[in-house]
Amino acid sequence: MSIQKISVIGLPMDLGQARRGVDMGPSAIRCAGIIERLERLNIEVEDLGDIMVGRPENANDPETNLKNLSLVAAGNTELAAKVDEIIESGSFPLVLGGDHSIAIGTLAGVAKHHGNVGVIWYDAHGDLNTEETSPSGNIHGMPLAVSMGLGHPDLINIHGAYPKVKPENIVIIGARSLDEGEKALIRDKGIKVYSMHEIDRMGMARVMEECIEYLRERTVGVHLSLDLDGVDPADAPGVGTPVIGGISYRESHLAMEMLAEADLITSAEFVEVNPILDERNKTAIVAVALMGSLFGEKLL
Ligand code: 4U7
Ligand code: MN
Ligand code: MN
Ligand code: MN
Repeated sequence: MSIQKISVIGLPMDLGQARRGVDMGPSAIRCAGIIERLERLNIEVEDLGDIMVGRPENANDPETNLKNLSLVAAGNTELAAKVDEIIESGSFPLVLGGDHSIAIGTLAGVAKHHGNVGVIWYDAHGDLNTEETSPSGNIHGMPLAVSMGLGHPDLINIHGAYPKVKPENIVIIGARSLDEGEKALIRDKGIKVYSMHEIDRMGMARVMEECIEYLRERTVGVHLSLDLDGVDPADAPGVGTPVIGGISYRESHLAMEMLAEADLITSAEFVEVNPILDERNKTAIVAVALMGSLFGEKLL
C-alpha cells in the first residue's frame, strides 16, 4: 500500500521555545523545493499552505509556567483537525514546522485514525518533559510526554481527551541530551531508545532494521517525527537547540531510505528548522533531501 497522495501543511509556530525564527521553517523548506521534489516522484501533491499562529504578546498565563500555553494549544488544535481531515480524505499528512510543540497536534489528528499508532522520534532530545520536570517551561521539550497523556490538560485533551500514543509504541532515535525527569520516565514506561551510543555500536542499518521490526509487530500506522537537531549540527546547523555528536547526513539518508523500503510510515513531520540560525538554508535543504528519500527517491 504505497503512498498515492501527499498533503503538505505548515505550522509556522515559534512559541514552544524561546528563539525566534523557527516560524520561518515552512517557508525555508518550500524555498528548498519540497513541492517540486515530491512531484517528481509520481505522487500527487497538494500544498495546503500554513495555519495562522497568534501573536505572542501577553500570551503567558500567570497560572502556569508553560510559555505561551494558550497560543500553542490553539495552533495545535487547528493542526489536529487538519491532519484528521487529510487522513480522512485518503491522503498522507506531511507537516512542516515550526518548533516541535506542533507534534502535539499532528499526533492528536493521527491518533483518531490509527488507534494503535507507532512513533519514531528522531531527535537529539526526548521531548518527554512535563510542567513538573521541565527546566525551561518550553513546550517544544514536552510533546512526546503530552502525546502519552502526561502534561497540562489544555495540551493532553486536544482533539480528544485520551492518550494518543502508548509508551511501548515509541522508538526514540538519536538521543544525546536527556533531562533527569525524562530519564526517569523512559525507565518507568519502558520506552525504546536508540541513543547515539547504540547508533555508534550497531550502525544505523541495524538500528533501523530493529526499529522497523519492532514497530511492524505491534502498531498500526507509524508516524515519523523528525527534529532536525537529531542530525549533527555540522550537517544541520539551523536549529535552536543544537547538540554535538549527532547523526550524520549519510546515516539519516540511509534511515529514510530504509523507511521508504519498509513502506511503514503513514504520516510525518519535519520540525525545528530555523533559517535565522542557518547557513544559506542548508538545514532546510537537508530536510528536503531527507523527505525525498523518505518518499522513495532513488538514484537509478
Ligand atoms: B526539541 C530541554 F532542557 N530538554 O525541555 C527542554 F534541554 O524539540 C530541551 O527537541 C528541549 O528541540 C528541546 O527545554 C526540544 C532542555
Ligand atoms: Mn531536539
Ligand atoms: Mn524535538
Ligand atoms: Mn531544537
